[in-house]
Amino acid sequence: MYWNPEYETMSRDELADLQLKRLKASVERTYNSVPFYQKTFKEKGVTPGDIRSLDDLRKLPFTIKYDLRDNYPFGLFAVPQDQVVRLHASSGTTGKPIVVGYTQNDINTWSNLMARALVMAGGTKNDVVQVGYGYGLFTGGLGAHYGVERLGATVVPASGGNTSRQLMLMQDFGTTMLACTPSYALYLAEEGANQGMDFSKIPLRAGIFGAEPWSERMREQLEQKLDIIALDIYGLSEVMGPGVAMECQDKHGMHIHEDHFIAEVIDPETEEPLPYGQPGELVITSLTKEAFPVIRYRTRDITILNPEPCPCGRTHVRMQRVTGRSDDMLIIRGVNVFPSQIESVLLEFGETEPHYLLVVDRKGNVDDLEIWVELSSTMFNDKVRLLENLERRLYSRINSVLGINARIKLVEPRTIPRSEGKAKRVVDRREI
Ligand code: DLL
Repeated sequence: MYWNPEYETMSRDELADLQLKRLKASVERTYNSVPFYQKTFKEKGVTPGDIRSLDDLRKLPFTIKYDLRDNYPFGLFAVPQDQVVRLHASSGTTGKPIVVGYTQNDINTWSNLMARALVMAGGTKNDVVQVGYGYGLFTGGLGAHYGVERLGATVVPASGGNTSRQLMLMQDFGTTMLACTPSYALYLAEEGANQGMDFSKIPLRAGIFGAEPWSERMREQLEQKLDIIALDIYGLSEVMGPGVAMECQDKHGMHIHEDHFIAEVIDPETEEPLPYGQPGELVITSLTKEAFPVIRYRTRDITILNPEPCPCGRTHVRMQRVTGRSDDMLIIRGVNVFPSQIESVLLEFGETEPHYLLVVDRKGNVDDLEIWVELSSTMFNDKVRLLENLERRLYSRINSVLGINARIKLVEPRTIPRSEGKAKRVVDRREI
């Protein structure tokens, strides 16, 4: 029932000793090999030698997404390229993605942590795990894939999409565990039901759902419609990918793998660390990563840490469901989208004004994005044919830059409300 019992159930004191030892080594190595960290440490007037206790972590500077963007693509790597065996990438705040790298040891650690996550959900060698997260630069597919192989279970690398085929594989291969986004799982459940599938008659028994926010209400629906136990998994590319934290079958928050990561929660405004139990922004420091270590990385995800002992016997702190973000990132059909990315596309087109509104909804369990774009007054008088053409061009540009399908709605000049303070760019009508 544990994958790494010695680490998953170690006493808090032993864990603190291990964390301090690993923290010192990681900070030292990161500082010595990445000029960016030498610069930020100097600005804060600290050196690796200042880390004498775990509390000293708070002396170190934060790292943010902009730092990753500014050092695009490989500037924050801590090993020479000949030791990097894999790259992944995810959306940045502008047109360029953020890039992360892994050594062979990093891939081994990640595979182990994903195997640990599968075991938390009751996984064994006998399972058939269908991975419905996208394969590619996104960390979801390959991250889960390697974990299933490490566990010794059978992986079905279905990747995302192609719903009828997913349902067919699930029935024919006897899938016992499903790993995909919770919204896609709900879509699969409803499509299956439409096709007359009875999920209580197939071996499927557990779901490992993450990469986007979801709710207890969605858990109830998924468990009932798919006849499974549905568990939450958290992670982000910058820190590794899926499997930074995983919910156990007690279903009260996700254990953060504290033998590999230190978690803090801070007030996003004052940047002060908050005590356990208070909501704030999750900040993560990696302890064992080689190619792409992170020091006090601000995830922007809002959560609460709970150190109470867990009935499952694991001693690692639990994070509650992510309830929101302290920036404006949206997750649309599993793709991270920043309004600023859409804004820069609109600015490439002279025919529109930089006034826009993103209207997000969930239709039949699938996210729907409509972009309202204000026409310039000269364009407004143009022929329908020209406007349709503009709509098409905007659609394909947004599709190629962001990798999402969005409906474009051109609106008359001066119809999008102007604001006197912060512009309101997003209307999110999703109820999850
Ligand atoms: O979404 C990694 C992942 C893949 C996690 C598969 C779980 C399963 P990114 O694309 O870099 O990486 O997006 C990371 O997604 O900062 C959160 O805002 C959000 N997110 C991830 N997991 C959850 C979750 C992957 N369980 C960003 N609940 C994070 C809520 C989540 N939000």
